[in-house]
Amino acid sequence: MFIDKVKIKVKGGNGGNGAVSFYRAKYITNGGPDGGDGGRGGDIIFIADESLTTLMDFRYKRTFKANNGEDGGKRNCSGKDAEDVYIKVPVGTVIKEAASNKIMADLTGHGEEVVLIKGGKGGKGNQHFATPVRQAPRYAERGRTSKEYDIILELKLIADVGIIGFPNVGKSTLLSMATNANPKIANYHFTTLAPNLGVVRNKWGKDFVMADIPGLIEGASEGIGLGFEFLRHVERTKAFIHVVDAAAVEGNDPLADIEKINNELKTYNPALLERPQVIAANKMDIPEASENYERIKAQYEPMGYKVFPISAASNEGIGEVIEEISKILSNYPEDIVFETDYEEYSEVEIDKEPFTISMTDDGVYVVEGVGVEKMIGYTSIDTEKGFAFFQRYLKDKGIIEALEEKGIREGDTVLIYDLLFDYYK
Ligand SMILES: Nc1nc2c(ncn2[C@@H]2O[C@H](COP(=O)(O)OP(=O)(O)OP(=O)(O)O)[C@@H](O)[C@H]2O)c(=O)[nH]1
Ligand SMILES: [Mg+2]
Repeated sequence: MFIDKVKIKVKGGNGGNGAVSFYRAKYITNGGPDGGDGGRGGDIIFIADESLTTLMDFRYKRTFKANNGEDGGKRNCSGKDAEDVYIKVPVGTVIKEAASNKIMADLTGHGEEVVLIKGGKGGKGNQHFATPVRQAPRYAERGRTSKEYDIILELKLIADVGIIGFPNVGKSTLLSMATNANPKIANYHFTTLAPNLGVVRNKWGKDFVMADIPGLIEGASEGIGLGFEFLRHVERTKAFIHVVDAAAVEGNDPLADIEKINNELKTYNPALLERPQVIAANKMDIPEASENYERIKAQYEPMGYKVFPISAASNEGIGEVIEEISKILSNYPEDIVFETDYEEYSEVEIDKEPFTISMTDDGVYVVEGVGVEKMIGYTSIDTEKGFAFFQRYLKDKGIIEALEEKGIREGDTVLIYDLLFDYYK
């Protein structure tokens, strides 16, 4: 089954917490801090793999989570880093954030990788926070939180040329003659149910990849039939071969057919119509085709389209089409890659300096932490301005919030190192 669009959930691992611990041994009573650091949380990494051709595997597994880093331990023991999670996707997969629909990444080459979510950093253990004044810090950093996203994976095939046209006009026949591909060919509509790729061994220039885009009918761009789903695969193609049944085997007017298909392209994405397009008037082995071929030429050549008479089934005229396409492609050497328009998917910054709040027997709230300690040293709390600055610091660092969580009320006393004050909002 060909699946080219899925929605999944991905979550990076959080960092492990730093530990609070003190060296303990016989005969040593006041050992120094030896709390180890937390380990790093696992990344979520996408990697393009040419052995995959569809997003089918994601039908069964829709959530990918990296593990959290281990917490730090005693005796300077660092917590283990978590392993990264690698997710394989087919070459040509575009990753979008579901909520904003912004492109997070586009993986266009085999082996290409992107770290979509970074794991959270581990927190530092209390051994890092000892200062000459505070030799026994009772605080350690918490690990940083990683991120979680709902994302959409969309496969947009990597093909240089798209073969478009109504059902049953001979698209797959052309692909089978011009390339190594071996698609099913039959005299009914929607014989081809998923895009096929083939490589053209090009004697006029570089080899290139051609895709047979099935299912295009009138109204495809509004979601009629499967065609709409497949239009995403022509978004990277640099040129089109528009196959039309010049023999009008089914009684349609070939001129109207061309216009209808081009309208679908335009409705889906107007830029598609700007791309070079050659018309292959097919089934020229049938006598009725000649007249229509002349009509197509008369109508479309003045508009700048080149029209080639071919008989895909008997392999006639195909060389001329390939030669022309080869010329066109030599002007477009670069692959079409979608620009990433999403930047903020690195880890969350909650770089809160660690602190602790404890309470003395007589109900004084004691705040300790390496940041507040420094703050006290640097700020002249005696001045009104200095005190306001200090208050803002307490608020920004989440200390006020933490005090309130502990149940502080207006008028209660707070001790921060040598600073003793009453709490008022
Ligand atoms: N007479 C004649 N018949 C052709 C030619 N090319 C294709 N056909 C026939 O047209 C029918 C449809 O061909 P396909 O290649 O399957 O057409 P398609 O455009 O891929 O069709 P879908 O996959 O249904 O969209 C088959 O019976 C082919 O044998 C041709 O040049 N001349
Ligand atoms: Mg087909």
